[in-house]
Amino acid sequence: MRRDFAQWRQAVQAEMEATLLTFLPPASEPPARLHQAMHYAVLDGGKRVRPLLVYAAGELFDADAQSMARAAAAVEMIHAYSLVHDDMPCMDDDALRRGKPTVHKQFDEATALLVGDALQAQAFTILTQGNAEPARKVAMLSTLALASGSRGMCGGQAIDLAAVGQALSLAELEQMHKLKTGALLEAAVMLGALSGKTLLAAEVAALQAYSAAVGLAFQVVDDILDATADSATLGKTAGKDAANNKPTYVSHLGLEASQVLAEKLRLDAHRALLPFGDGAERLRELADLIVQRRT
Ligand code: GRG
Repeated sequence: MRRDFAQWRQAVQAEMEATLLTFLPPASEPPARLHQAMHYAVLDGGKRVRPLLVYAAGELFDADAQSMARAAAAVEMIHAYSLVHDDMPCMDDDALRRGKPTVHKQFDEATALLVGDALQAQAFTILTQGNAEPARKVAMLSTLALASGSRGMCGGQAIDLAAVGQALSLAELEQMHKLKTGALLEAAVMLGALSGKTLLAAEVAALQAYSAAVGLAFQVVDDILDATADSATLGKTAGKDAANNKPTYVSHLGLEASQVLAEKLRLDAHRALLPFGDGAERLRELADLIVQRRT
């Protein structure tokens, strides 16, 4: 019998926790302080949205379980590295992440820098291993590398850092988020799909349309939550966008119109999945979760 969404989500999150542990060097292995800090950054925290996207897309394309687990762990390690670096004093300078002190607070700045570097390297290492065909491994590696680099997440972060106190147009704001947040979410969907049967061009296009809607929705909701939720609920410092005079959807459109936009994007995501029929139910449920989340 098909598990309901809450049960499926819990099962994937639990499996991810175990998988991430197996793909991290043991915390006791020298240099132990670095390995302990990598465990601290990756384990026991976060919503695991990107692994859930990998699994949902993977299940749609009858993915190989091992390959899907590797892909999900790799994407989550890139995400964890980005959070560790984003929190450092040279970037967002934050003390709270996933309900606990940020890595540079708990350890030190040099360790936080190395944790991010090492997690990024480990993510790509994971994708080189396993039984997938070499061509598939290369496709996954290049998808994740493109999404992470200066034409993806790092590029978006650079635009974000330069934008503090600047008046970005709505189009510029959207472009920044497409890169900073959207690129890795799209990579999660594509890596899940690449863990399964060969994709048709039309299927790739549909998944890209879904990812674009979900990626933007994720960011619009992030802006709404930053303006409306408290730090204890979010597990990170709330209200930072306004405090730092950062352009956001809420500062551009106001709260109500941002909520309307998030709902429109949820429906766009559903529409993009129409060609897949019932098989895309998990991806639909994830679009709902991303828009309706409270943390
Ligand atoms: C440092 C190269 C580099 C990039 C940083 C991810 C990122 C780019 C910055 C994080 C700051 C931020 C608030 C980004 C917007 C949305 C986002 C990615 C939030 C965090 O992701 P969640 O909500 O976090 O999935 P959890 O902890 O649940 O995994």
